[in-house]
This record gives sequence, structure tokens and C-alpha cells, in this order.
Amino acid sequence: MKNKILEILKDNRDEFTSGEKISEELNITRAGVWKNISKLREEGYVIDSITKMGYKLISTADILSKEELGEYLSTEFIGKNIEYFSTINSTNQKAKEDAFNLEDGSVLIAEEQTGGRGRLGRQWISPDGKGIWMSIVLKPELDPYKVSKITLIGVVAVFNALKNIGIDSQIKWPNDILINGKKVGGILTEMSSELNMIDYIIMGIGINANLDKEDFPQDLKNKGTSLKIEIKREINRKELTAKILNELEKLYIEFKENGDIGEIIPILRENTITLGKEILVIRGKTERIGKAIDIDEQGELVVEFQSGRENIISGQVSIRTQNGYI
Ligand code: BT5
Repeated sequence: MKNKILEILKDNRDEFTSGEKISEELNITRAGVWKNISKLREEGYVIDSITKMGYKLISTADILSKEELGEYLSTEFIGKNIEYFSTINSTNQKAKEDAFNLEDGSVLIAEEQTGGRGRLGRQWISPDGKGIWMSIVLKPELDPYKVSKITLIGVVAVFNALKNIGIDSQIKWPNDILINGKKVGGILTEMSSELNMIDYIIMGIGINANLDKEDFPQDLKNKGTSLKIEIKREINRKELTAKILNELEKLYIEFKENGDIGEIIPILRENTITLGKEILVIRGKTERIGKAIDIDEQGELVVEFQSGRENIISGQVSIRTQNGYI
């Protein structure tokens, strides 16, 4: 009901709409209208009310609900189903729990995560109302072995969306987005599959949009940052979220056809700061030093080790440079 009232107010933004009109249109009592207006105000919507004239929407809330994202989204299926949470442990976790009942392209999004996760059991800090913490459920009919590439699609979707709003970023292969050498976002791809069939993929995307310096714990202050800190202005999270989903759908449709990511390889090659660097390739307990020399047509990182060249598939390893995070 609350959302229907919001819709009416949005459709009539230039004028006051009387409580009577709303109550008639939606077949609820005037008290019911008032109760829902109060709920909207609690969420952050600024709604003017004048006796005898009714209600007028002054400004919308800075929240990533379906209603707010809708006006920026231009997708066919990604985000057609959006599940919004003001707080949750982890959107990836929830998406995994519900995956079999969620349609292809469903998006779970939260204002805050209390147990946000990175790769290999790491933590992802996700403070309230400041970032973009979302998971997209994908169900392509592809061989499971092709799936590791999908992380790169996520990274490029974020990179393109940032560019689209005028922000230059860098990619750290395979799943990080950096600005000025510090991490502003990361992708966590998880999958459930049979031998030759994917049940579902959960692509978790975390973007530090409007975090302030004090939101980062001490050990992250030197390697993590936010868009707001770097470009010194508040980011419109709704716009950026929708642009990421718009970009993701474009790239994903190509990928879904045949599992090919040829189109994004030039973007990766040009913007991956890992290339040309001495890196530490960490796989479980083994660490090897090599030089990252290229990204091949499959999106694999080509590394020159002392023992010769090897291709590294995303998902297998962590990469560090000799002198710090990038
Ligand atoms: C990632 O892991 O970069 C994947 C992050 C995915 C987060 C999204 S949010 C929505 C969805 N739901 C979830 O629960 N997760 C996904 P990884 O490459 O393993 O990086 C994790 C490491 O980055 C940590 O060990 C910290 O050192 C650092 N870190 C943690 N929180 C951070 C933050 N907000 N910004 C920058 N660095 C962070």
C-alpha cells in the first residue's frame, strides 16, 4: 500500500493530492493513508502536508528500493525482481538460500550487511546506507567451467558504469575495482552446479560509494577507499546501482549466448593495473613470484614464472604485488 501511495505522489509531484483522493483510489481509510505517509517519512521521503490540500512529495529517500531504482533501470530482466532489505547478514548468503526460487536476473540489495563476505571466507565491511551491497542471481545454460569468466563481466560492468558517471577506475584482476590504487569495490561470484549444468550463479557486488574515512577499520585505511573520498562529492547510489545493472545485462546477454567474453578483453587489457607488474600468486599455502604479462582471449591472466608461462584462471588464486596491495 505504501508503495502505491508513493506512486501516486510521484505521478503528481507538482501538486498536492488530497487524502480523500488517495483513499478513494486505493480503497483505504484516510487514517490508513496517514499511517502509510508516516512510514514513507520514516524511510526518508520528505512529504509536505497541508490541511484541506493533502500531500506533496518534496524529495525521495536515498534508498535502493525497487521503487527508487525503477526510474533509472533500463534492463529487460536483470532487476525485474528486486528484493530490498534495510539490513541483512549478507545478500550473497540470502541469495544462495533462496536461489532455487528466484528467477534469472533477480537482485537482492541491502542498505547494510552485518556479515558481508569477500572471497575465501574474508569479511566485507558494509555500513548502513553508504554503499551498494547487492547480489544478482543468474541462471545461464552454460558449462560450469566457463563460469569463472563471469567475475570479469561483473568487474567490467562496474568499470563501465563508473566511467559513465565520469569516474575513472582501474581493474585489479580478477575481481577488484580500484581508484588511486585503493580498493573501492569487489566482486564475489559463487556457483552451484551439477557436472555439466549450472544450477545458479550468485554475483555479489560491493561498491564503497559514500563511505567516510572513519567507516574503514584501521587495517583497511591504507588499502580501502570510497568514491566519495576520492572524487570529493556525494554519489547518487540509485543512479550508479542502476547503471551497473544496465551494463551487466548488456555484457551478460553476450556471454550467455556462448560463454564468450571476447568483447570485454580490450577493456580488461587496457585498464588492468596488474599487467606488467611483478606479482605474488597465492594458491592455498603456495606463493610464487611471476610477472603478469597479458590477459588472454578467455580472460585468463598470463604470468611469466621462472619455470615458464602459465595461464591463471580467476577464482583459483589471490594476487599481490611485491610492494603492497595493487
Ligand atoms: C571481494 O573479496 O572483494 C568481494 C567483495 C564482495 C562484496 C559483496 S557486497 C554484496 C555481496 N554480499 C556479500 O556478502 N558479499 C558481496 P576479496 O577480494 O576477498 O576482498 C576482501 C578483502 O577486502 C578483505 O579481506 C579486506 O581486506 C578488504 N575489505 C573488506 N571490506 C572492504 C571494503 N568495504 N572496501 C574495501 N576493502 C574491503
